[in-house]
Amino acid sequence: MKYDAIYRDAIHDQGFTFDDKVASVFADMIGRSVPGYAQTLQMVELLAHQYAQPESNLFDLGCSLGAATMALSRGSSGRNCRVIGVDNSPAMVSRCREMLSNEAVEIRCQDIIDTDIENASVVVLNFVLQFIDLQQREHLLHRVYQGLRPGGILVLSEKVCFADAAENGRQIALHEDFKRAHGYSEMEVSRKRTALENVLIPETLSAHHQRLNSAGFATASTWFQCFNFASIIAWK
Ligand code: GEK
Repeated sequence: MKYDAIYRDAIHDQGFTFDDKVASVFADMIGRSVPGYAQTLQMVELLAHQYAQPESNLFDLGCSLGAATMALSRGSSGRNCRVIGVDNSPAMVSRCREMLSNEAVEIRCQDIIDTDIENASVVVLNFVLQFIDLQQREHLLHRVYQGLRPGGILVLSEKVCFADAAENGRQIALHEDFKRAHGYSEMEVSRKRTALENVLIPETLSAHHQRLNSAGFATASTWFQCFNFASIIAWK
């Protein structure tokens, strides 16, 4: 796995993008930056095992290198499901297709806003909604709801923020400590923070629950939280 040193010494004058440089170190970057990332993948596999319905479609929206796509595939094996990963970064998609060339999954290079979601039993948004325009988030979740079969689920993992400014500050400090403990320097943490401004827009857990509700999901439960990272299961 290639080590992420993108923000070590280079000068970055533009916001964060999912270009070839990021795609080449992405597996290392997300593992050292997102508390609980590996656990979300394990649980996607377990949830697919529980909820993937025979002959249905399983979507990994914003699949990057296909880690959750493969978790969906493993969890649903033997049920004749179609596993579809979607990402709009050509760099991510070409690496993903290369890495999963022997797997029975379909990887699409497409904006998830335009993905037709139909006959689905499990849909995953693993740290992706945070990059979608705020105005488009409800419409996307509504389309996910419409495309799910009854009994289907959405797994929504996100970086979150807190309404109370002091609490928000404490959680950010803990996350930044997590990053330092995983080898990122003060300078790298600070440069990445600047690069993600206006690119990754976190919301509170209660905003996510309210939106899921308005999108049609009557029941949703936060199953994971570590500092300012959380994951929700929403049932249709
Ligand atoms: C994982 N889920 O390993 N349409 C399609 N893809 C998008 C869009 C969009 N509108 N916006 C962003 N992306 C993965 C990790 S990473 C999370 C997801 C992170 C894609 C973007 O290209 C990138 O690959 C991914 O969403 C976000 O479980 O970097 O923190």
